Amino acid sequence: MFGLFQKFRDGLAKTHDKLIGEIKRIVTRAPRLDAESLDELEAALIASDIGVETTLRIVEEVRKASAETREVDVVAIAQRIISEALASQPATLRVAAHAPTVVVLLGVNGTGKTTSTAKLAHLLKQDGRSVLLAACDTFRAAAIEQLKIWGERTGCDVIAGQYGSDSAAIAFDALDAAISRKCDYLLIDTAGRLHTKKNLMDEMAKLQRVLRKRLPDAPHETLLVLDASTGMNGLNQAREFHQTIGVSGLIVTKLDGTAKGGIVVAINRELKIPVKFIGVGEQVDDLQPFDAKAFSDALFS
Ligand SMILES: Nc1nc2c(ncn2[C@@H]2O[C@H](COP(=O)(O)OP(=O)(O)O)[C@@H](O)[C@H]2O)c(=O)[nH]1
Ligand SMILES: [Mg+2]
Repeated sequence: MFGLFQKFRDGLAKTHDKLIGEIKRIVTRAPRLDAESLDELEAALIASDIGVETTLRIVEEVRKASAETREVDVVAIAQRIISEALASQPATLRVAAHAPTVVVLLGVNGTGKTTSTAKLAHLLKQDGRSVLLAACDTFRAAAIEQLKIWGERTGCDVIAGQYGSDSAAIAFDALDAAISRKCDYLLIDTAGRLHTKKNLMDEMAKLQRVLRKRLPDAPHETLLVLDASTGMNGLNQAREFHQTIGVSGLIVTKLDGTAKGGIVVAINRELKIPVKFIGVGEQVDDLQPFDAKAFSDALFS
């Protein structure tokens, strides 16, 4: 358990260092927070991408506290508000009433869909579940091979077709196979880049329709994979995907490489989509179930 938290913390180190560094700088200079310091605090929080709503709440609480006491614990206030903001949404993976649980991973190119599919398979396998993978990125060169390599490493079979073939048809076949093999989970990796954005949205919508023909309550999870380092751009992507196809949860990747980890808070608050997993590295065990308390502790402790 300690090891898990350590990884969580290491993955968020950049965001933590920047945020804490800024707060310390402001508080050390003027322990009695004046209007100017509060403005600076607001700017520092905005820069960490936690979003306007949460930033304003923190600044307001700090303002109130500093009217009452001389030395305000800004970090503790920020930690509490962020933890509360994140805890309002369930982070666990939804499970189908009857197996298989079907999970679609989608998102734009390069965000970490294929890697996250493999990491999620690894997590589920460690939990003793049987997992089948579907290689539905038939668009990008080497995408199928990439997933097959991950399939071998994680001990999961991969259902694949030809490049350029209809991804929805592969998803349908894979679902068929998952049902007949009585797999616990079917994880579907999809393409990020198509000729146009509309094309991508249409393809995702078709994939969902086709799955529902075979299993009416599928997919049980539609997880949008977002690269944390894209910051507010990621928020816009999430909004667009959510409006067009509906997203049940998020996987936020590459938190290890960015100081923009606050984006997790902004997306969660503004779109009300729960973050279910975070990616904190390139290895197969670098996917962590999201935990609001551990996340805010890692940011501020
Ligand atoms: N540092 C880091 N790299 C990641 C993470 N997730 C994915 N990557 C890397 O991002 C690159 C793109 O990943 P890929 O899964 O192929 O993206 P896709 O195009 O969405 O399928 C690869 O080099 C991955 O190793 C993460 O959490 N941390
Ligand atoms: Mg991919």
